[in-house]
Amino acid sequence: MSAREGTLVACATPWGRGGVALLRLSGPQAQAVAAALSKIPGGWPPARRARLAHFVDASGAIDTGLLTHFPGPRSYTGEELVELSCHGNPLIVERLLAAAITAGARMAEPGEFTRRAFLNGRMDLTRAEAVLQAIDAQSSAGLAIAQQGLGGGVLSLAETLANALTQALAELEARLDYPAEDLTLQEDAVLAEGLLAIAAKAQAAADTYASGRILVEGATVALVGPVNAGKSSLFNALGGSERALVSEIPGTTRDVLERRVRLGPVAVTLLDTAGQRENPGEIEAAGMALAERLGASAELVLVVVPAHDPEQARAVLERTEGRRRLLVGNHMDRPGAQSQVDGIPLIPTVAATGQGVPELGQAIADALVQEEPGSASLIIASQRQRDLLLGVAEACRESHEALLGPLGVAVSAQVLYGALERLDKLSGRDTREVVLDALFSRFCIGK
Ligand SMILES: Nc1nc2c(ncn2[C@@H]2O[C@H](COP(=O)(O)OP(=O)(O)OP(=O)(O)O)[C@@H](O)[C@H]2O)c(=O)[nH]1
Ligand SMILES: [Mg+2]
Repeated sequence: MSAREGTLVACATPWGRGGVALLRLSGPQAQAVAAALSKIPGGWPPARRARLAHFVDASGAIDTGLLTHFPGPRSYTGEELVELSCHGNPLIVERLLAAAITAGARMAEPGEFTRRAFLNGRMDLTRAEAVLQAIDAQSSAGLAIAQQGLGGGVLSLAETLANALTQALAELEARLDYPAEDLTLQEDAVLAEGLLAIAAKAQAAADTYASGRILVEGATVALVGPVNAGKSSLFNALGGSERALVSEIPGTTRDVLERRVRLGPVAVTLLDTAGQRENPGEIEAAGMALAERLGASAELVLVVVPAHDPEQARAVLERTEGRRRLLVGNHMDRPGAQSQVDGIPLIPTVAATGQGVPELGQAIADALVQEEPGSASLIIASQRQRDLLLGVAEACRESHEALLGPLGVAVSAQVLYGALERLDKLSGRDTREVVLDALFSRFCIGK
């Protein structure tokens, strides 16, 4: 028996106290294991019907709950599956898990139930990834992306692309295998255009990843700028309540403060950091270094510029050049406030009164997310899918070049097969056979 086999057991609900906890058993022994630790007054229940059960181990009663049997292959994992629901107390769950292990189950590894669902053909890889996204989603827009994936959206994109590639390959193979035949072939130019169109479609889907990842996972946004620019005031205003100390004494913030805020469709982790200035004290310098370290991984930097004295922000502006950033002009109420720096417009705010803060929130969301579910046809949120789609786009462009250039049809076809393999990987399905089908369906086979 390989390490991947056997009967799995795991608690499917979060660890802690709650009304109910759910244990899952999956594998050939699931029914036997469940039967070993359950006394069911009504007898073993019919398929997919919950029935009252008393759970027991060698020392006696553990709890009373419900038992449901999902016989394979019509179960989540495609194999024998039993769900036990008990009261949500880790002490109960621990005893039930131990009893299941004594009866022959083993603890599941993370994702192992879904892995089995994939291996048993219950779902393709894109749906398996969508299951994870549905669990991880930090916003309702992230959930909508997961639902697209669960509904087969990514799979159907892969299929659409694979069909288009298959047709193109059929054209290329026909040129290679039957050059002398009197076939009605597309013009090379039309075929080449088609390849670019497939590339564009794959590229466009891959490009949605930047937004998709942030909608599902959330993003970190760091407030940086010179001392007294109003970073902590903005941190409080964007979060809707006071968390950070605000004072007119420069160098008030030393530690990095963190809070979760919702800006438009995005779950944002906002970081307030120590202000920057020349000749800081020892602790302040340590705070500036901490800000630098933690802010480095932020998806977006808000450079808070004192609008009445933008030159104070010079060093920070230089240091953040090239990063994804927004320039905020705070202290807009002060005399001499500038509306731009180096020709770049500042987002105007008066943090002390909240003026311009909702607009800033919107600007942050817009900078983080270019697409939202519903606006584009599909948004992907998996790096694996993104990388494969980029590979497909690249291969289509190469194939296009080969077809029109000196490399020729054979290379063009070979490169396209590579693209098709990537799409197979996307869904975890082999489509090679389909190419042959499409190819020969264009011929009169009796010939
Ligand atoms: N007039 C005016 N005062 C503001 C504005 N925003 C913040 N302040 C005041 O400016 C001072 C500094 O604000 P903070 O939010 O502490 O500034 P900071 O950037 O966090 O400063 P450090 O933590 O020292 O780096 C406080 O007295 C605030 O009340 C604004 O838009 N206009
Ligand atoms: Mg501060």
